[in-house]
Amino acid sequence: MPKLIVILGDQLSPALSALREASTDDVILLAEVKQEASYVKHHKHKIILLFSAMRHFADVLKQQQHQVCYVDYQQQLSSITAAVEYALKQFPQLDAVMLTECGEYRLQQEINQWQSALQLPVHILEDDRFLCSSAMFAQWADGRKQLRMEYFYREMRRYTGLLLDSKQQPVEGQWNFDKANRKSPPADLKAIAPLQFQPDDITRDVIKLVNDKFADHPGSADNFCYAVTGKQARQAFNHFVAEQLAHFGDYQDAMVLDQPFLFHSICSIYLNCGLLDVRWMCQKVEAAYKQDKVAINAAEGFIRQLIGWREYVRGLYWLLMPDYKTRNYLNASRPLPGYYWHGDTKMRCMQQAVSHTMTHAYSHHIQRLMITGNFALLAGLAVEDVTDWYLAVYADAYEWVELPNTLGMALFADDGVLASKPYAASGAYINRMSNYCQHCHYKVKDSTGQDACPFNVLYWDFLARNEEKLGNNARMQLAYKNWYNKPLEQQQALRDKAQEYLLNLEHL
Ligand code: DLZ
Ligand code: SF4
Repeated sequence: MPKLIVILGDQLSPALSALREASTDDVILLAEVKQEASYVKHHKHKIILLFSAMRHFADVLKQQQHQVCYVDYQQQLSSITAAVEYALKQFPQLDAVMLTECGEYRLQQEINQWQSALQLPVHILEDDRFLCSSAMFAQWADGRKQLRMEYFYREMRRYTGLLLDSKQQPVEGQWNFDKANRKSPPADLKAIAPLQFQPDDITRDVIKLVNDKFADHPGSADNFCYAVTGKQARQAFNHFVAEQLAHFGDYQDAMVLDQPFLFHSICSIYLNCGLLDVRWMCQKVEAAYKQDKVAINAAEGFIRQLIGWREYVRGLYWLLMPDYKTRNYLNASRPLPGYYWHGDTKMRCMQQAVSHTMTHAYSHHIQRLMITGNFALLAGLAVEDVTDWYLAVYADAYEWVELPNTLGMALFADDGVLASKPYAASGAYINRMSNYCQHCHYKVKDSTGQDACPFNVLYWDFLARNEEKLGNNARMQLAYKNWYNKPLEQQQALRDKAQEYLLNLEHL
């Protein structure tokens, strides 16, 4: 029974479950289509990355003697469904469709209609590139009052055996070295950049296409330098392990002016579209630790992101969709200010986070959580606008990973499913973790004066505004105590200043 095997743009893995079933009389479909390229206005780099990586991946499949049906964007097919119909017409001998389950609820719903619409058997296989299946996560979650990442993560350490000693206990006696990942950056801290790749002919063609068809999408196409093949992505990761990882441990949360990458691997960009394999990455990092090349806080800190956070947010997403996407616990509704798109703001921290994002389709996790995310939380920006923004502008963003991270972790819109308290922070946090405040128009030590740091002002107003919903949260007690301890006149001055800033949000 020859079949059509559909590979989506974020499934570019040679070991993909659907590809493991491929035989030479099957046809493999990859399709550049309008719906996937524009369901949000993806950053130009993200489209270049995926189209170029899809084209390179198709070439490798052809070299391996597979029959490939590649739909390029110029063919103007509207959706993956339209591309499947097109391929079945081109190859009438095919009498079944097979694919690996999709990463986004939206598209998976569409795929679920194929069997009845096409009148053909459609086989959907598990995506075992992830370590924890949806069923395994549901089993873990079943009956738990709270779904905390830390406990899930410990299970995953036991399940994978990573960084365990001979007695199945965590090496160096501790599961989590998070506290050793938060060093403030010294004044002379120099970044070690991730590996960059010059565009080849395929990528250059895609850059032309993107400049032509996606001119109104954010970002510029001209400085694209990401890996677009598995081989390049592995080179980039090996470079990270050899050169950057040792420093990444200490400075995971640090931010330095004009250093967009610091010691970050940026390999989520490659991992999330399938160019890297999570098991291989973890083994490399564990090996570097065992060979004494990196300390435990670096190795554990990195592995935690992959087998802890990443698997955990995916599990939550599939457990809680579609309801999860509608959550807005704090009734946040203010429109997104224009500087989320152009970065033109007097707030240096926001200017840095947004300009890195627009230039590279990347900013690191603390910029995403504690700058752009924190600001959106404090200012009460509309959840849907914020989540769409994150989905659009980051090259590693697919809804399974973006939505829990934004709606749950950054915006607390899920009422604490993901985080036990909002990640709300004033300018003091940003000042501790970066050198941005020294280069800012606003005064980080001021909360009510003319140029008071907006993060300070909005932080207190956020607490006051949401007292009913957050005042009883056990982990917010200290924050509220500090608020209640302020004299009434000071509380009023803060709230007045916040009103002024909120009314003038567009011009901060
Ligand atoms: C993000 C994206 C983009 C920009 N374009 C395509 C495309 O043209 N064809 C495709 O198969 N996939 C694309 N993707 C990735 C999909 O949106 C992704 O596979 C789903 O959202 C599921 O995670
Ligand atoms: Fe950001 Fe405030 Fe620091 Fe300026 S002073 S960089 S607005 S935290």
